[in-house]
Amino acid sequence: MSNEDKSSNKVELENADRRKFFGKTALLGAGAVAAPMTAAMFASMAKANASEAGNSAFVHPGDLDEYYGFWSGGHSGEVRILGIPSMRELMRIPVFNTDSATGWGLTDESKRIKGDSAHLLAGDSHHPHMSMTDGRYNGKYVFINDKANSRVARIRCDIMKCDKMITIPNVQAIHGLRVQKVPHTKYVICNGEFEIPMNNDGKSSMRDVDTYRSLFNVIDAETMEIAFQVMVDGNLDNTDADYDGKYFASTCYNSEMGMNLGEMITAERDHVVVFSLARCEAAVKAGKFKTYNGNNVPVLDGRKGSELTRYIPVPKSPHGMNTSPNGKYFVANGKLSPTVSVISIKKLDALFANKIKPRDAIIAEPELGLGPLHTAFDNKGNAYTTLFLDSQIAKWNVEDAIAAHNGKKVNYIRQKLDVHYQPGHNHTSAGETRDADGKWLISLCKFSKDRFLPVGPLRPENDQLIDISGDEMKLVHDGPTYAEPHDCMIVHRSKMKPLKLWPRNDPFFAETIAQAKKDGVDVYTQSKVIRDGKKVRVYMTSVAPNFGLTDFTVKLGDEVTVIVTNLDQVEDVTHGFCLTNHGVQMEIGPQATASITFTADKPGVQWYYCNWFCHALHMEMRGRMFVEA
Ligand code: CUK
Ligand code: CUA
Repeated sequence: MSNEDKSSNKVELENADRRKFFGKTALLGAGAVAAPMTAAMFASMAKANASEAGNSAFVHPGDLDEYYGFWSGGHSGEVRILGIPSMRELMRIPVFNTDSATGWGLTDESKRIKGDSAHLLAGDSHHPHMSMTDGRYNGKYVFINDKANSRVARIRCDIMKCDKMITIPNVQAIHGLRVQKVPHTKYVICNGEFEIPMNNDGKSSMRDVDTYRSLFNVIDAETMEIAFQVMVDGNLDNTDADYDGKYFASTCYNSEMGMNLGEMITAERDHVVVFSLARCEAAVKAGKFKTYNGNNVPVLDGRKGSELTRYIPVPKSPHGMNTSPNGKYFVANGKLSPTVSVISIKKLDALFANKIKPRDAIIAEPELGLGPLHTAFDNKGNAYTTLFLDSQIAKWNVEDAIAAHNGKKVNYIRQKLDVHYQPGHNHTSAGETRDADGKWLISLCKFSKDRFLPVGPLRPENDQLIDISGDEMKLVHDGPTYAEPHDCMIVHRSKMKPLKLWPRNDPFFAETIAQAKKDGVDVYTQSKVIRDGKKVRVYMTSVAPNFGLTDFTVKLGDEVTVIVTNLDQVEDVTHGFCLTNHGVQMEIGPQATASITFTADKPGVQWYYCNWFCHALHMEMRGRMFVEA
């Protein structure tokens, strides 16, 4: 028996065991199970196989995962990091939400980063995607959209914190988001989903649907400012980029411009919009744009007939848009059609030169099952499409689908695997890059139903890990998740270089340190109270288990800013600053400076304490704020 055979055997036993437990009849690979296994037998077998298997999902205590997975937290507004294949949750990165552990949304630093939307406490994150160089992850940034408040944020992967956030003007609901893959991520691309009047000032044309538009948005990845927007016909849903640095493509599900469900699904065909990057950049340079709503963001006209875009009709309300890692195809997922549409990227030059018709760019339209939403790829020419209504993943071969489209009698479907239940996105290891390695597939299921202990009316989602290294997909892990991962991306750990300590004077808190310098305070050596009218700035160092100040004094009604610098040089020694009864708390990582501002509106003694367990004398790490009435 080869290692791979043993691994497969283990997985089949695990599947069979679980299905039996839940009394399911649909037994995949039942022939492999001779007799019921006891838990102890299974555990010892799983362990033995895990140590020998080539692609085992079992990560022993103390062992490290091979991949980082970045998960969107959906309407929790955050981003999460999971280890793959263990599926252990390693970290949460608050982005559009507010977080009392780290003080995200409460600290001065996070409010500055959130900028014009600092007052918003909620968000809906969907699509986390990492910056790339030559079509490969470069470990630098992860970008994420906020559908709820039309924002895009960036996470710095050295510190794993959000360091930039912008609100996109002229649009509502930023949905699909990806990055330019080649030659590098100069641009982040994202779709404005909900169509609105171009000048949305409430004065005119609010009810005249003909004036509604949806925009494609191109953001400079370094400055996080909008480079330009492109007006389209219909609305936009998901998007992706090619591997040549030439084209972006977006799905449109409401070409009708309907304002209610019935109106939105009347047309048999909607479309994919393809954008020519070179033509768009040239148009911006030539000044061929307009501006709206009193801002100066260039808006290009990419509606039907424009030289900037091409519209490729595809069946009914397409959803996901995925580029194959060999750079040959854009795949639009049919949603209301049981098909996906394969667009030849090579043919787009001819399409833009008007040498072929839009539908000529479609070179396959395989029928896969009900409700295809998103497609992922391995490195062997196979694609994996989620079937929302069928609760399955369809594995199909792209070249065979093309052959079938050309009239050849071939079966392009390789396998259908039950998932639990109703999958949305799926994602393969490095599958949106040239490094696609065909090892793991995540199915992000919208319902978990009977898969976990019941926890009240609200249930977790279920992110399932599937081994795709062999000929057959094997389900190996159920991963309950909190509302609601839409998408994830999987990057090999060799690409990542997270820091262990904060760099002194890091840009994340540079403004805070600049203020300290103006106040004549060296945050790395001094603890000091500076009064500036009704404003009081309290600088203190922290070294476990001491704050630099065991007390400080302010007057009732003062606006107090507490600035704490963690001087500990020891990895993993984070301190906190929490002021009782004031809603004030924050994280201060080793060598970091963090600040938080509040009003001293309660007289008398107010204790503050360290709320990250940092030392045997952590409980004693506290001090008093005296508030004089
Ligand atoms: S969307 Cu949620 S399942 Cu926002 Cu990418 Cu498709
Ligand atoms: Cu410092 Cu607990």
